[in-house]
Amino acid sequence: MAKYPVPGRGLESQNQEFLQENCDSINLDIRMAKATITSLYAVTAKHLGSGSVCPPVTPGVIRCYTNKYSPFGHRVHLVLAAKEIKHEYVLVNLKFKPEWLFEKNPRGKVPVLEHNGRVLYESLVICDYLEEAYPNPPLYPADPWARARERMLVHLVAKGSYALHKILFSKGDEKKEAAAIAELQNSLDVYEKELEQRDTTFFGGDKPGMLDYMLWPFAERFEVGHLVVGGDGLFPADRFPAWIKWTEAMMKDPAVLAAYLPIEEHTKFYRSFEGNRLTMKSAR
Ligand SMILES: N[C@@H](CCC(=O)N[C@@H](CS)C(=O)NCC(=O)O)C(=O)O
Repeated sequence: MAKYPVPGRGLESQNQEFLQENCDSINLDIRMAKATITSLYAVTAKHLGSGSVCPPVTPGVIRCYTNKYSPFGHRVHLVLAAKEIKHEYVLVNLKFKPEWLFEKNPRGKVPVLEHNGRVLYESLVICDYLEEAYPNPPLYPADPWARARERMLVHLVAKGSYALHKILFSKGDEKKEAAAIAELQNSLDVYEKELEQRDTTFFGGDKPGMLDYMLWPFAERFEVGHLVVGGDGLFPADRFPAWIKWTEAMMKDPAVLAAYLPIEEHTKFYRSFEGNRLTMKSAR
């Protein structure tokens, strides 16, 4: 795959080219994507690491410190895109972290949101702030109980995420892989049931809402697990019909397209871990 982005070239047009070149096999509506693409790498095209200087803030513009491969940063990207909020990114190297990251988040993690000289960390907290500061379109139901339930359901995805890593790092140990597959599937049962009961295209109704966007970064990455396991071994159609339909519908959402990272990129990231023998039983 060609290096992306190419320094010195317009980032927005590169994002569009990247989507066109890499995502046509998944039936994307590129025209929809073009309408809302926000610059993925508006400030730094490379991940800033130890010894770097934090780029000066653009006054009045929301800034998100993130990492290209961060699912939690991806959440923020989705909400910024869904609400069409003007923003910029600073990409952060998480292996050799810049010293200034700890001034913004004492835990040294991303995402961090900077707005008018103030900082917030924790993806759901950031996204809830964006929801309150930019209420349109609303991403939560109006009813307080229903809102709380959405947040409760957001937290359950962590189990699936751990299970995905176990699948990817089981290094050919079939017993370990089978246990991890069961773990991931069990963690998704709750969402399958929710979708079935709601009987709507998205958790948020006829449009994605906060729960949809908080889950999506993990769903996008589950696709790597799906290819590693092969066939429909990870998502059997008779057990996850609603989840499968949901992922297909999400892939047409403009915010999802704007923040989309092709599976090759996710795979490259997982393969970068030492000792990981990641082989795909299925091709795309
Ligand atoms: N609960 C946090 C999790 C953030 C998180 O774990 N971020 C990862 C990247 S996906 C990170 O910064 N890892 C670096 C580290 O743990 O040192 C959130 O929702 O924002």
